[in-house]
Amino acid sequence: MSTPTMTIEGTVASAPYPWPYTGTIDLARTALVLVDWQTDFCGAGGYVDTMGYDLELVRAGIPATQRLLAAWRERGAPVLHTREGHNTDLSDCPPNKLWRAKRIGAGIGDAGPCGRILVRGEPGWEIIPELAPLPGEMIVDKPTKGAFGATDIDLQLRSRGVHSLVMTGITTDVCVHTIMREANDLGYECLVLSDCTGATDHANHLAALHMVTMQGGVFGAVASSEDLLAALGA
Ligand code: C5J
Repeated sequence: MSTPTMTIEGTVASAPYPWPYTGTIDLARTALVLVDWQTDFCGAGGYVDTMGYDLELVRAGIPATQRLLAAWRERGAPVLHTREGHNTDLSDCPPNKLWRAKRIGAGIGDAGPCGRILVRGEPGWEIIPELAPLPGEMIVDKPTKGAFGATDIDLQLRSRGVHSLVMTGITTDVCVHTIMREANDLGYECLVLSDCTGATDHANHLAALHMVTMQGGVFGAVASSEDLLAALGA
């Protein structure tokens, strides 16, 4: 079996520009980011389900993300998982976030079919088995939609020399977008994958992807996982 190439002189067929801007994909320095693939966001009885949204929309990206994750792991390229959740005493949950969630019947910290909603350590907070982290992969716990504000993620990525991020996860318009915007502002070269993401509203998913393509790639670029795998020769 041949060893997969880690440095590819070439780009992904992406919009609005061929990604990455350098013309070279350096997999050792490109992290695959798996945003909040938790039961609370895509499993029966979790937070999103309790709010009454369509789980099919948020689960749509699971198979493509599994394929991509396997390719990343095969190459030993960096993988980063994020989890949204709060301390058991909710001391890291702002009162307005608590109030809003309770108002639509999915109170953070309230008991549900998957344990206390969005609380660390509860079954609903766990990453789904299909995309569960392996030992050695980065995991960042965040009480926020973004991931750079209240965590050491930037330090973890820069310590490994990571300069580019491939974004998968849920939800496209909330946590994926917030993290991509933060990372872009910090100088990371970001690619979001249309078939490895999903939102609670399909129009919002499409709009979130479209936003990325404005202004010449205001937050980075958009591609499908097939186009990325083709660029990797996978
Ligand atoms: C939300 C997330 N939608 N992971 N969180 O509240 O996007």
